[in-house]
Amino acid sequence: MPASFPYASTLARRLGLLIALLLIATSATATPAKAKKHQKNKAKVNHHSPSQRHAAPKPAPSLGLRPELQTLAQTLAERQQLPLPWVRDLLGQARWQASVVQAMRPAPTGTPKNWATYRARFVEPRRIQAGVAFWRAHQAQLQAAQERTGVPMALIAGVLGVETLYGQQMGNYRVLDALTTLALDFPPDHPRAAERRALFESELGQFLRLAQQGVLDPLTVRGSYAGAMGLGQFMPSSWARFAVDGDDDGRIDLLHNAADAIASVANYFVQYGWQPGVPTHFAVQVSASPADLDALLAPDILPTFSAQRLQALGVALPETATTYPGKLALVELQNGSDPPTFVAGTDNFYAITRYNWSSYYAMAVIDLGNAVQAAVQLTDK
Ligand SMILES: [Ca+2]
Repeated sequence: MPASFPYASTLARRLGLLIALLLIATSATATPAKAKKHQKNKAKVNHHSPSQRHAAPKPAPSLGLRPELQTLAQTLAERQQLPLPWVRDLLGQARWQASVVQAMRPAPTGTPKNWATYRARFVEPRRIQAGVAFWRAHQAQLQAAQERTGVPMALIAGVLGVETLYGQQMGNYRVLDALTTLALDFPPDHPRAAERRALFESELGQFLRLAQQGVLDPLTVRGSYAGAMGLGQFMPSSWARFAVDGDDDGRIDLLHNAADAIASVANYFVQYGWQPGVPTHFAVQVSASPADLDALLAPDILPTFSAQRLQALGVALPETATTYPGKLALVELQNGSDPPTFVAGTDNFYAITRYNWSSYYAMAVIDLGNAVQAAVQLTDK
């Protein structure tokens, strides 16, 4: 858990106010803190909590005095058709989080990607073991989701493992604080700052709407620095669009209810075009010319090429893939200074990247889920 929030004492509250005033005075010229490697993966948020990064955590300042907050409250109340005084009151209780802003800064350029290292972070004994325990505890719900949607149990288990270590690391930031901070102060030096700030403003609106519907308690819900919540780390907009009631108890609770989380992850993939029975990818060997390789990698993860076309351009497919009827994407996973790993991704691979826009993420989810399933089957024998 992170540093306790500054409600504990009047002294802390006064300190917060003081810092808020100081911040208002200096915000125009504030310089970023020391460059810290951008955490691309949501699951790592938990290693990033203020309590771990600073020896003596300072109370987060209140945002209540910022004039922009009033404008923001008005915008969101109108857009989501919420009572303005209620929105104002809630946003007034948000606390500014420096580490949330910091975490959004772009990664330093030139950092080589390394699939082997990335994979090893997630496909490792502790996470597999936690996955086996989760699988055993929720096998019926995983099975039911697979039967209803065609999304494999292993894939759902892989997502929940990579996202939150099966609910053990769901994030330490109050979602209200994270989203309000980013809606006001998304780092302006980010290449897509305006677009991203607008996105977090929209997510904050959706979060308030969920709160108003009584789905969650806006003052206590915690999540990642980006405002992702629960076992599957759903953003508020995803909660609103894709969350389903997995155990038919009339409520959707992605924070505490594994059945709801499992069914909602499966539904997410269904909504992004999951095709039952279709594999996610094929391992391939590439001996394409540099020019052909450029052409093959240009569409990135979007399935574009037929199996025949890939073969013609120097991509060796396994036997099972040569008759694959759909389109494929050639996906390159870099391994630092070692040769890259290549896979041919299907539409289902693409669907996984809608959960988190990264082929590294998609492969880690697939590999972890398969490792968990294999471990379950091994111990079943
Ligand atoms: Ca439920």
